[in-house]
Amino acid sequence: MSIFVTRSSMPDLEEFVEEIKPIWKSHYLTNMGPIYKKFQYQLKDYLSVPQLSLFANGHMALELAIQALNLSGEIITTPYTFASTTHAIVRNGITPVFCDIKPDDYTMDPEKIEELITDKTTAILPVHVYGNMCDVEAIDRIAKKYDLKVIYDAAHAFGVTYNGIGVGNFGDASMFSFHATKVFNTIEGGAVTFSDVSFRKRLHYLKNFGIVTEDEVEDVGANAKLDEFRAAMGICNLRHIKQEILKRKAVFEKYMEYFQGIDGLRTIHYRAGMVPNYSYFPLYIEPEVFGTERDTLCQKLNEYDIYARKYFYPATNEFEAYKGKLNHGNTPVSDKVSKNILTLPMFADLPMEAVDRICEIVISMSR
Ligand code: T4K
Repeated sequence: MSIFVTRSSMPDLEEFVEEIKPIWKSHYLTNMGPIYKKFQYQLKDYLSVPQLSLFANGHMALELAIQALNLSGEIITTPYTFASTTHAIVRNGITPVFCDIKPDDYTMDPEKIEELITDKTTAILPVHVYGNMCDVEAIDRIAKKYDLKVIYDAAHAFGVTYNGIGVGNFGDASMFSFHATKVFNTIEGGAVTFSDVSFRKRLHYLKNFGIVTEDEVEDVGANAKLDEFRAAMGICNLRHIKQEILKRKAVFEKYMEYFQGIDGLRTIHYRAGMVPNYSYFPLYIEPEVFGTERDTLCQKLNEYDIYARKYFYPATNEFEAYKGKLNHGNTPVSDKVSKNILTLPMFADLPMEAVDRICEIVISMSR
């Protein structure tokens, strides 16, 4: 059987059917209905955040959060991310300015931020990549010093805590993705968390065309509402999330047992004080030490019907779409990491025998 980088977690069919049954009575399918409201309430509680707004997907959540914060000019961000992060900035008519990442955890390097600030900079948009926490204290200090907003792309960081605080409490806003491939999914879906109550209304209108009342349209909004079926999926998956994360942890620990001490392989280092969600298992391959290049290793796994992924290659400042339009920036660490990283299969129901097989194949490729 093929093994992919991930496999969506799903509740029992009966559990989901039970959750969507009321829809056949109400005929209320979307537009912030009762299941949406129930889910939003439960999620706010689970993530321990003061405010939360649901969206049809993580990307629109981020795009509209940028709009809601009235950002303009330039935003300092990381190129070491999924297309969505950079696209969300560009689609708002704002220029992304690429900041390099740290070589040990691949999050934005705070020491490189200040030199990129200009009189056009309005915000910093870092990514808690692979669910690892950015240096939130340093980023906060810089933001305060230069009066900049901070939006975290927390697409990978569902349920992560840092010193007991939910990840969605840092910065002015954080975006979460509930895509099918994430630790927690609503099939497609996303959310923005924040603390400023005034932000709430704006986000609420923006996801529904900017409509305030039947007679009033205040904003140029989009359609980014989470429907009742996806909210029901969220309610079901939230019931099992603790167990799901524990199962991922067991997979993570098994990988670590195999790879620690293997020359030329580097595993992820979570920040001290955080409780991770084990969303991805990135393996950094130093070809000159390990003896095999990332692409060769990936190909070898494919031969065994195992499909690891090169998240994130190419880095977004290498995208064809941006050639000649955006400044690449000075990002040697991101350039290098994106060429040497492989994210191995990681999901709650990945059998331990499969992990054994993956590790044995990887190790067989060392010099
Ligand atoms: N910011 C960051 C940092 C992100 O990583 C993402 C999304 C976003 C923002 C935007 O959030 P969303 O708007 O997506 O909510 C996948 C996901 O589509 C994307 O959500 C995710 N990041 C990105 C890292 O990965 P692909 O194109 O690599 O997915 P795909 O279709 O190749 O799927 C990978 C594997 O997952 C498949 O081989 C099998 C498994 N799978 C896939 C699907 C679609 C399932 O088991 N079930 C499924 O339904 O982008």
